[in-house]
Amino acid sequence: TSFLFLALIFYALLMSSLPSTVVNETNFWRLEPLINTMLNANYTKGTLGLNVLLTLRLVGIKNQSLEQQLSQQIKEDINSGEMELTSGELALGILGLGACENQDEEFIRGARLVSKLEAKFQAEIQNMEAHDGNPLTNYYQLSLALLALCLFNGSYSVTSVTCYFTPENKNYYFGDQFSVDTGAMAVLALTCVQKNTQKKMDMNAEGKISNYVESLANKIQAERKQGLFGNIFSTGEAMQALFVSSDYYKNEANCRETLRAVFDNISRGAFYLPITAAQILPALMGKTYLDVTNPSCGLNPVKFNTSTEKPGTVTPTTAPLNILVKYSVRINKTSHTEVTVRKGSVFLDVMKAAQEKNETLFRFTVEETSWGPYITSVQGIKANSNDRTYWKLLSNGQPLSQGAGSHVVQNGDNLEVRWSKY
Ligand code: CBY
Repeated sequence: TSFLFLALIFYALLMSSLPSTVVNETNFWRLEPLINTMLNANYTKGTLGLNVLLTLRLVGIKNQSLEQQLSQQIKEDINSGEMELTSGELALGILGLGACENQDEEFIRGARLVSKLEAKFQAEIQNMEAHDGNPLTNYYQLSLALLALCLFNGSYSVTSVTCYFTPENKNYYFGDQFSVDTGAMAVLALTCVQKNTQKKMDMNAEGKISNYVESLANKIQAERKQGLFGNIFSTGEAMQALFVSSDYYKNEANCRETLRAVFDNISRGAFYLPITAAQILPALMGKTYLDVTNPSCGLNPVKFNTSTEKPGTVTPTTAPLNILVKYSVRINKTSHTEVTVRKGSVFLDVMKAAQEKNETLFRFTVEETSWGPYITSVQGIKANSNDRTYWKLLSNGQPLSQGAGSHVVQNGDNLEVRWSKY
C-alpha cells in the first residue's frame, strides 16, 4: 500500500508540473478537427487563406504543398494589383509570408510590402481625420497593421500610437459592446511596440502604452463568460492577448475552464470555417502572433493524425422537411414577409427566398469574405465605414454571433436585417 501511495503522490506531482495553459500531448487529438478543417478546405483566392498560412507556420504544422499553395496565392494577389488589399489583409500577408524565417522573406523585401503597409496605415489615419475618427476599415485591421509594422521593422509614429490607441477610443466598441477581438489584437500590437527596443521612446509614451495594455486586458477579462472571452470566436485571440499582458493564465483553474469550453465547442463542430480554426489554434498551442519573429518560431513541429476526408455532410435519414420562418427588413419602417425553406437552411437562404418573393423590398448584395458571405446592401442601401453603418443580422431580436452563411435557422424563427450604426 505504501508503494501505491508513493506512486499516487508522484503522479499528482507530475500532473501539477505540466503546463495546463496549453494543450498537452495527451489532448492533441482534440485539436485534430481544427487541423483537418484547415488542411481540407478549398482556398479559391489568396485572401481566404491568410490566417491559415500564418497559423500553419507559427504552430509548425508541416504541410509543404498547402503552405506553397497559400503563399503562392497571396503573392499572386499582391502582384496582380487588381484587387487592392486592405491594411489588415496586407498585414496578415506579411505575418504569414514572414513567419518563422523562410524563403518568402525575399518576396516581402522585393515587393516592398512593409513600405506599402506603412502607406496603408497612414491612409487609415488620414481617413480618421477626414471622417470623424472613422478609419477606412476598423481597429482590428489597424492593430494588425501596427503589429506587422512593429514585428517587421516598419516605421510608425509613437505619437500616433499613443494618440489613436487609447482604450477610450470609440473604435474598440460596436455600439456599447466592447469588441474583444479588436481589443485583443490591439494588446498584441501595443505589447510589441512596448518591447521594440529599436525605437527610443520617451518615458511618457512608454507609460501611456503600458497603461493602455493594462486597461485593454482588463476590458477583455470583464467580457469573460464561462471561460470564454467575448464569444467562442474571439477567445483564441483574447487568450493570446492575456498570455502577453496579464497574470490571468498563470492560474491553472482559469486555463482549465477555458480549455474545457473550447474543447466542447470543437467537438460540437463550431470551428468548421478554416479562419475560425486558424484563429484559435495558436493560443491552444501556447503561441502568440508575437512569436512570428522568434528564433524558435515553428521549431518542434507537432505530429497530428490528419485525415484527407472532406468533412462529410451528414445525409439525412428522413425526408427533408420544410420550415416556415418570418423575415423582415428594418430601416425606419419594417417590411415583413414569411418564407418556407428547407430544414437546415441558413440565414442567407431565407434572404434569397424573400428576394425571390419581392425583389423591390428584399433584394440584397453580398461580398465573399473568409468568414463567408457579408451582406453589403439591402434595398440598394449600402453599408459604409465612413459613417459606421452596416446591416445587422438578428434572430428573435438577438444579434447573430455568426454570419449569414453559417447561422442555421429554425422553424418559427423571427429573422431580421436591421439598418444599424456600430
Ligand atoms: N477582420 C476584420 O476586419 C473583421 C474584424 C472584426 C472585429 C471580426 C468580427 C473579428 C475577427 N476575428 O476577425 C469584425 N467582425 C468587424 C470589424 C465588423 C465590422 C465590419 C465593418 C468594417 N468597417 O470593417 C461590423 C460591421 C461591425 C461587423 N463586424 C459586422 C458583423 C455582422 C455582419 C452582418 C452582415 N452584414 O453580413 C455580424 C454577423 C454580427 C451581426 N449580428 O450582424 C458579425 N460581424 C459577426 C458575427 C462577426 C463574427 C463572426 C463569427 C463567425 N463565426 O462567423 C466575428 C468573428 C467578426 C468577423 N464579426 Co463582425 C466577431 C465575433 O463574434 N467574435 C480582418 C480581415 C483582414 O479579415
